[in-house]
Amino acid sequence: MTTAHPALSIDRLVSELQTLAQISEAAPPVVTRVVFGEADRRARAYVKKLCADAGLTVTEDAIGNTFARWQGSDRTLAPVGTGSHIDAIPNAGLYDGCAGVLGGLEAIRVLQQLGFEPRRSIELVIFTSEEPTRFGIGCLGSRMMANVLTPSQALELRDKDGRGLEEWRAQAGFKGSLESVALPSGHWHQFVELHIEQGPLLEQEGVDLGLVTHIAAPASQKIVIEGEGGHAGGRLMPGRKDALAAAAELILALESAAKSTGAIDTVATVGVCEVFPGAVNSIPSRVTITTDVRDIDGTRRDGVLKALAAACDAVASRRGVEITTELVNADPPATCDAAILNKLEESAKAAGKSYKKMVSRAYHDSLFMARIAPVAMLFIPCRGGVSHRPDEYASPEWIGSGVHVLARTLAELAS
Ligand code: HGY
Ligand code: MN
Ligand code: MN
Repeated sequence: MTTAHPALSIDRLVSELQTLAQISEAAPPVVTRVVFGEADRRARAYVKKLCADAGLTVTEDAIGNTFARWQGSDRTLAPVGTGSHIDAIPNAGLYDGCAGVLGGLEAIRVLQQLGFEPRRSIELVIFTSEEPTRFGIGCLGSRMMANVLTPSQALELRDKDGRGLEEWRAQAGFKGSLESVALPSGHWHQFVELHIEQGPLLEQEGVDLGLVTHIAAPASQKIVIEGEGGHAGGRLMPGRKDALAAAAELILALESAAKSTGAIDTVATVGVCEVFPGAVNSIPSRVTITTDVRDIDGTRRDGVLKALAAACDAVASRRGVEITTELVNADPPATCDAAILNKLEESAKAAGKSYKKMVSRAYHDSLFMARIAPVAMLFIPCRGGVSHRPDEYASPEWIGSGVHVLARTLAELAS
């Protein structure tokens, strides 16, 4: 039994993480759990049962954001929130998001075992669709909770087969008006999210915990390049309008724009590239790419978007292709709350854990909770900085340190 704190049962938590990981659309060790799918529904049921077993009151909103509340003595006070997501992109690992949900539950169980009685309720949240899998936009649940994505905008979302949110949420058993998802500002007194770092710094520097000061600003676009198809052999090179060759120029232009801001915090990639008709001996006539550009400085990030727009114009005229861009999202970065960071720092010191202040290059639901409440994030190391892969790994010691400090901090905030 490895315990970071006598009341903390890390072995139970690790086993719960491993059980949750088995609930996947893919064979272990691969975790794939796309929102509203059958595996997502079973995973939600599993975690909700663990919350109910811990005596928490579990409710869900109209799109499946799930709230497990430990009722505080003063019902007039806004709760303290913690939590993350359990949906997973294809070919993912078992800690991204889940360490914050099950780790948040374990933090609550530790406090219960120690006889702590919260004055403010403590509410564990499972956010719906943090990953941009089903509808191409990340943080669907937290965006709607923060009213950053309105009900009418949400109704326009479509998956690759043209199915919309209404159909998917109804199939998953969620009902109620979409208007009821938005939370009023002040719904949370404060919000703290535990998450794996998804980068290499903490492990490299041998530091137990990361206290996140800023959460990077993500922007994504869908770009369609329309060229001219034709026979790969019969069509000579002069005058070709090869949509994939044009896309390749844009992908390299995006990479070079991100590298040339002079800041290490600017990152960009093209994660999806769909080629039509997709036959080896047919010149690509239409290509759809999606870009992902981030920076903790919104202006610098928007500079990369501008450079890409200029590249689109240049490639379109030089190659005679048509390029259309659709902005999926361009969110401002979030600054974490100093008061919560102080509590995290005090808790880390009291727990004898080393820590460092750092930025989050991944986005998280806290990016949108920051629109309606003071937030902070607590990172634990992940091996080799690997994430969004089946070999993603956080040791029981790392997880235990995170849960221990989260528990202390939640107790402070809820007192
Ligand atoms: O893409 C992200 O930053 C997050 O893991 N969804
Ligand atoms: Mn992720
Ligand atoms: Mn995540």
